[in-house]
Order: sequence, then structure tokens, then C-alpha cells
Amino acid sequence: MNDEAYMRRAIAVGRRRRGSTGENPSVGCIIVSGGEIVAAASTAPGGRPHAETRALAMAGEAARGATAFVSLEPCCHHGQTPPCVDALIDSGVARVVTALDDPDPRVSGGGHQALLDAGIEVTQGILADQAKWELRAFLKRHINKRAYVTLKLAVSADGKIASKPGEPTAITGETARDRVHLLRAEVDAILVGVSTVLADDPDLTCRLPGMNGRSPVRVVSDSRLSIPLASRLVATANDVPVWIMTTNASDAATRGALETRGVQVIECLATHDGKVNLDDMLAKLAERGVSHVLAEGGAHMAKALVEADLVDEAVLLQAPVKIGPQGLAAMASLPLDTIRASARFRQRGESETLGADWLAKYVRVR
Ligand code: AOF
Ligand code: ZN
Repeated sequence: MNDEAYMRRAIAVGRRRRGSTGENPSVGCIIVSGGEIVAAASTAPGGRPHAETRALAMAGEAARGATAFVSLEPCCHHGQTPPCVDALIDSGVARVVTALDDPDPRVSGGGHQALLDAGIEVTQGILADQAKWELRAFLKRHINKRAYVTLKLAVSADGKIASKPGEPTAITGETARDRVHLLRAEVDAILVGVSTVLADDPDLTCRLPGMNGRSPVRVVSDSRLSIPLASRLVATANDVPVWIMTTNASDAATRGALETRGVQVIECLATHDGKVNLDDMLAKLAERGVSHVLAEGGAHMAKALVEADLVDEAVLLQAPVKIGPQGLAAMASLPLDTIRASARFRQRGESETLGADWLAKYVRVR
């Protein structure tokens, strides 16, 4: 196998923990000795220990003279764990192959340099595009100082999300719902506007068998704190975190009542018409370690995110049923083709069949 083939493996190993490493990216590392993969590890759940340290511990003496393949530049800072470069140097590896530079200012080239200074052969940039895709949310948070946004839209054949405003309507089927729960497990936060809470009273958790612990933070944009205290989100805030993004116009007593129930209330800048400023909201989420947000509703939130050019990726689930002209359009007055047929977005990968429904993913290309 050549460097690319081993790196593909390291990236695949890193993918395992996507969405469960908190503010830390899910990195993959494999150790190769005499053409054999002697160890493979990802960043641990919760984000620590890091991938290299775990893989080296697994390899033990077999790491001496071996090559380590890592999907991100090894860290060189004393953070919550000792630097991975020290572990690599101490292990006696002869060569380190990486895909990407780490944009974290505490690392940012220093990891590669420390390895070179220790006399280790370093090869950089192997499968950089694949690793950039895998770590896109972490990169977005560090480079653009905001969370990466995936917009999820589950629509009827005529592009509707409900039969009328305020009425929850099942459109896509069970297989599609499970697929959405898997998407939830792979992100750091789910975002909805408060109108979705008022209309649907959703749980917004991952309920796949065996994956209950993978539910991300549930974030509600609610400029006036109109979320009902009796909503399922508030009632379960001590089980799965709920963060409410509001403005300085919100009422202090309501804020207190939410906080006593375990909800975290975060103040954001307001737009000229008193709504939560979305740029500021995504920056505040990034500051709190959220790299990847899945925006799940409603129509006005979707429209506002698209109009503010904050949608990095869109996942479109489409059912064969038609709802008719009285139905609520997925992005309010914005046609779906704003994403589907725009030069800004390109479909990535094949469409997936999910029972009677299908899924397509679009990625912003410029
Ligand atoms: C690695 N291997 O598996 C990961 C890395 O807070 P700390 O000390 O855990 O450091 C977090 C930073 O470490 C994070 O921002 C990123 O730069 C890097 N993550 N580095 O060598 C890993 N997950
Ligand atoms: Zn590290």
C-alpha cells in the first residue's frame, strides 16, 4: 500500500468518532510497521486522549522505526493532554505522514516543525482534500470563527414541509427519520427557531438503538424567550443540554425560570428588527466549542440562513407525496432551487434511497 492508501485508512478511522469528540476534531491515526497496520485509533470520545497517543499506546514497541499516518498535524501544545509530538518522538517512529496543517493557533505548523527538529521524516498534504472534507466543521470554526451549518430540509414532492403553518405533518418515512437521527449523532448541535418548538414540541434527540448517548446540544433561536416552560426541550434540559440563543430584549425573569430548569441562555446581538443575529449566534456557538450545527427548522430559519449565506451544506430529504399549494414551503418565499439549481451549491455523492424517500446532499462550492 502507498501513502495515499494508508492515509485513506487513517481518515476512515477518524470518521468513527465524528460528533462525539466535543470541541476537538475526530482525528484518525494508524501506525504502519513493515507494511503491516500494527495500530489504529481515533480521538477518544469526549476529545481526549488524542488519536496519536492512543495509537502509539496500542502499538507499544512495534512503533519503533514505524510510520505514523495522521489525518491532522499532531499537536505540540500542552493542553488538556501532553503534546502528541512528544509521544511520537518518544515512541521512536521514523516517519510521520499527515494530511492537513492544524489551524489551531497553539499548533499551526509547530507540530510538523517539532517532529522535523527531532530528526523524524515528515510528509505533509497526503489526501488533503479528503481530510479537509472530514474535518470541515473544525476547520470552519478555527478559520472563520463560526460554526459550520448543515441545513436539513425534509420536503414533499412539491417542496412543502407541512400541510399548513403550525401543523406538524409527517412527510418523509421511518427510514428517512432514522437517517436524520444518524445525522444528529454526527454533529455537535441541532438548531431550530422557536416557532418550530411552538408548532411541533420536538425532542431533537438521536433515538437510534444504542446511540442515545450521541444526542448533540439542542439550540433554539428565540429572541424574546417565548419557548414554553412546559415544552419537551425545557423538560429534558437536564438530560440533553438545551441552549437558548436570545437578545438583550428578553425578559430577565423568564431567563431565570429557564435557567433553574437547566437551560443555558446565551445573549446574542440583535438584528435591526429585533431577531437574533445569525452571524453572531454562529460565532457564539463556535466560542463554546460547537463546530458543526444541523439546522432543522423551520422555514423562516432556513430562509434566513440561506439569505445570510451561512448554509455550508444542505441535506434534502424528499418524499414522493404532494401536499398541494396550501402547504408551507420549506424555505418560505425562497424556492428550493436556490440551493438545488444554484451555481453556489453542488451535489456531493450519489443520492440515497430511503424507503420511498430519497436524500441528496449539496455543498457550497463558492
Ligand atoms: C492531535 N490529535 O487526535 C486531535 C488533535 O484541548 P486539547 O489539549 O485536547 O487540544 C485540542 C486541540 O488539539 C484541538 O483544537 C486541535 O488543534 C488538536 N486536536 N490533535 O494531535 C488529535 N483531536
Ligand atoms: Zn495531540
